[in-house]
Amino acid sequence: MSGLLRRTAPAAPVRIVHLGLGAFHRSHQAWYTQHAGDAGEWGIASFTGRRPDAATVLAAQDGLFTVVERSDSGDSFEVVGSIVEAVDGADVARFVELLAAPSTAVVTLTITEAAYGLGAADLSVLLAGGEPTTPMGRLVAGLAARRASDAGPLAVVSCDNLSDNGNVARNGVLSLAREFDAGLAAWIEANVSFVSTSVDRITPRTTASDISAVAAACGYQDEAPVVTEPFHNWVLSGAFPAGRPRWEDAGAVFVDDIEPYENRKLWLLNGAHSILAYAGQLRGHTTVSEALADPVCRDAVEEFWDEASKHLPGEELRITEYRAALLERFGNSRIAHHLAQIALDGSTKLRMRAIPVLRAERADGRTGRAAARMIAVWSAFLAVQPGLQDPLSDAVAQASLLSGQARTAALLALLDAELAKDAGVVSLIHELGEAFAAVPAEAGSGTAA
Ligand code: CS2
Repeated sequence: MSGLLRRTAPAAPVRIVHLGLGAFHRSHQAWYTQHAGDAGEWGIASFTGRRPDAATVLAAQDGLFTVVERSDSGDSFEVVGSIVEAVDGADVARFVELLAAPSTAVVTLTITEAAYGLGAADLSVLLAGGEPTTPMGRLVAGLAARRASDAGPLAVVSCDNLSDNGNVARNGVLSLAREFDAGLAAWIEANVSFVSTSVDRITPRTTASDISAVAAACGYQDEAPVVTEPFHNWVLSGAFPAGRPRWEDAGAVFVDDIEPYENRKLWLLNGAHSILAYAGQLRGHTTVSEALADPVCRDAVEEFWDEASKHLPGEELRITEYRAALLERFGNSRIAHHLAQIALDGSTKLRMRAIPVLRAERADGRTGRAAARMIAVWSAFLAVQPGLQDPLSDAVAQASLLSGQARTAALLALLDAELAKDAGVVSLIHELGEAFAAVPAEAGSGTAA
């Protein structure tokens, strides 16, 4: 084994600043930027979230890392160099400095669905002139500096799995900015474009064996490779007032109306993931591909897809092909995508993944059984793992003190207060949870060994 990853050619100048340096950012936005025709003009300065670790490891190899594309038939390896600066998120001074630079044109975000609503915690910090700790707080501080230096407009691009994520980002930024400085809020409204995107590339956390596999296959030591599926998708909608890389060269699609694409991804892919995460773990499975091989889990997914598809009109969505591709992607057993990772932050995820389908079904006079089952298996899973990470963990704990339908109603209220008042929905979810728990585990042919 010889060799370290080191940059031999000059790095591109920083024109993109990213918040949330994790595996998905590297396999997706960094990969797309590398494959843009004008990649040489677009470097990314990427900041970590809560911990500095990813930045420390990446900075030691000049920001370079290997993308391992793992399909059923084998691996392919590529060194990605678009991240030209990897920075500890706590280095707010550097973040603010880059946002104040006219050369910075785009800010991308992968801060998790839950983080968009947490900015208020930073209001007092901002007012006191301190260093914010939340992504929204840091973004507002950066935009204030940009306004002060008269560096011009820019685009903020949300890459989290939220419907209408551009607007969610806008609301998160503006609600904090309005409290902090009304003049800044007005400047943001006039100068910052919030782009909505639908992002897709299944990217589990990197493991120690991934690191050894890269060393063995490539002959250099990469402490931060990222393993991902060959599939990748990026749909974007919105303006880039200071320019952007030619991401379309790498397959990104720019549309006027993003909602149908967002719904397709959030419901069919992410919704199925959440069903598999809870139902699968309840039945003893560990990964997505194992859970999918269990007919009980697979049927729950297919039934949900049938329901959701009724609300995904339009030939261009190619639902039949999309579903077939998902079965193949989920079945890729060489990607060990852990259900435990997908199960986190359930209340935020299910609001996006189950509720819209449940509501749409009921509006059409049907029960929304398959969407209701997603909530039922979440609730059943919380009964066995009450301490599961969730932004509403206190309220989940409160609900767990109750039992029977009262508990179901309290949990449903965390997703949708109005639906929780509907006794019919509550009892449907409750019964589906009990029915699911009653299916013997041996019925699953793919049960984990
Ligand atoms: C998953 C997503 O963890 C989760 O909630 O559903 O991370 C999913 O793997 C990605 O959205 C795929 O693009």
